[in-house]
Amino acid sequence: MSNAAETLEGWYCFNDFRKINWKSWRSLNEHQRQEILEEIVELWDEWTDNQEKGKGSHALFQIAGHKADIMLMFLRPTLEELFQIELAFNKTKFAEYTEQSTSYLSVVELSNYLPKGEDPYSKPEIRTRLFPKIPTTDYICFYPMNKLRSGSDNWYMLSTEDRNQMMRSHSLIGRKYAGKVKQIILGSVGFDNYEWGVALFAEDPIQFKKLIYEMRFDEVSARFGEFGSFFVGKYVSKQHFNHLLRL
Ligand code: 76R
Repeated sequence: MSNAAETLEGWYCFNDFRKINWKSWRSLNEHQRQEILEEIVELWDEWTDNQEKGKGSHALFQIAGHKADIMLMFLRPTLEELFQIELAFNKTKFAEYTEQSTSYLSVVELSNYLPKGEDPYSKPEIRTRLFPKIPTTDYICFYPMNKLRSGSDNWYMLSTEDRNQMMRSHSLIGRKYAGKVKQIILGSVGFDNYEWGVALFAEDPIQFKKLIYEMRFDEVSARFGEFGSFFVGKYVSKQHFNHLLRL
């Protein structure tokens, strides 16, 4: 038996993917559309209020392709708050013009492949990673992933030393992208269909490809990485949201 990796947990995370029903949205008149958007802006103001108090974070992204039109991303201290957010959104008039094409539930996670020390939760640099503000950089790349459990390639049967060594190599590649790519690692064992959600943020989307490609050659991704669907999106501010839905 190998020892379980120790993990630190931060805020809960909900990624809500929606398709917009453009046909029915178009069937409304300008005044009706405006009224519907005002209701969303009110909700958005509540989210902003919450974020300013340091009690969570949120962001909306325009998603490319058939998988979704938008993705809402929320971080909150409790799962209960995430349930309430989803419910409140579903009760808006705007929700009638959307369909939830997929979703992802997780919790911000740091795994302890890091040097041991005093209580990690008390360190400011750890706290900003467990309770992050979602970056407002232009682009996001979100995808879920597993670590393989198959025959001789079973991550969970490896010794702690082997896992430590591979994760060290992983983080060395990651650090080369410091300043270009920010990441939030989301643990989703027991919460969703994959073991992690990876959220990468960058001003230049080509950095996603470069980073992920480089990691594919690294042992931990090459041998053990198993990936779900990739979602690439563009950050949309509250002001820009109206623009996105204007006809
Ligand atoms: O050095 C540190 O402070 C943290 C080290 C680190 C850990 C523990 C780290 C660094 N990661 C860690 C854990 Mn990561 N990461 C991914 C992907 O596409 C792929 O091949 C994999 C998806 C990317 C792109 C990425 C980027 N990382 C993890 C875990 C949990 C593993 C576990 O617990 O078993 C996963 C699933 C995962 C996946 N990683 C970094 C990056 C980057 C850019 C860094 C450097 C971050 C920094 O220095 O700020």
